Amino acid sequence: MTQDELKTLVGQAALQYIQAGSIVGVGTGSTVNKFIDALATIKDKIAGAVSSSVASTERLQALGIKVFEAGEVDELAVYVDGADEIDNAGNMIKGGGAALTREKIVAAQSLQFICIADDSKLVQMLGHFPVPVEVVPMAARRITRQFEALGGSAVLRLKNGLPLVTDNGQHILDVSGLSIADPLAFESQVNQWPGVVTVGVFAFQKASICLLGTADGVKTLN
Ligand code: ABF
Repeated sequence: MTQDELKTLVGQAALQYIQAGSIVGVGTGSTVNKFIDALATIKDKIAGAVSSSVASTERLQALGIKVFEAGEVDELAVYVDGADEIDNAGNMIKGGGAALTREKIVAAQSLQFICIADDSKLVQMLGHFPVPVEVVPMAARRITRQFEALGGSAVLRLKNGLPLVTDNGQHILDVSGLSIADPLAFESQVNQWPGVVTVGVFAFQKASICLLGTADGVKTLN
C-alpha cells in the first residue's frame, strides 16, 4: 500500500472513537486531512469540530462541518491528529505542519488524544526529525545559541525565501542533531526558555492511542 493509502486507512479507522453528538478536536496535516474527509461522512452525527489550524478549519467548513472556537467549548472527548515522529510510549514530535501551538492547545483541552500515522512515523527514540520550536522572533537568535549548547543545530523555517509566519504570528526554528532520550524532561526544559512559544515535543500531551497504518492493516499502539 502507498503512504497515501495508509493515511486514508488510519484516517477512516479514527472514526471508531468519535462519539455521537460530540464536538471533535481536529489536528493538522495530510493524514488529518484524510480523517476530516472521513469525518464528513458522519457529519450529521456530530455537533462539529474544534480546529488546530486555518488549513484544517477551511477544509472542515468546505465539507459542511461546523467549527467552534476552542474558547467556546469545554473539554473535548477526543482529539485526532498526526505526528512527524511517535515513539512506543506515545511521545511525539509534531509541528512539521507549523500548527504545533494550536495543536497542543486543543490536545490539552481533550480527554483522549488519538494519533493517526503511517508506520514510517514510528521510532525508537525521538529526534531524527528536526524538532519544530515556535518562537517569538526577537528571541530566535538566543534560542538558537541555547540549542547549539545542547549539541543541536537550529534553522529558521522559511517560506518563499522569508521567515514562515505561523497562524499566531510567530516564527519556527527546526532543530536537528538532538537525541531525545527523555521527552518529558526535554519539553519541560525548553518550555522554560524565554521566547519559546511551543516546543514540538508532545510528552505532556502524548497520544493515548496511536493508530498506525501498516501493510498488514491498522495496528493500535496504546
Ligand atoms: C500535524 O501532523 C503536525 O504536527 C505534523 O507535522 C503533521 C504530520 O503531517 P502528515 O500527517 O502530513 O505527515 O499534526
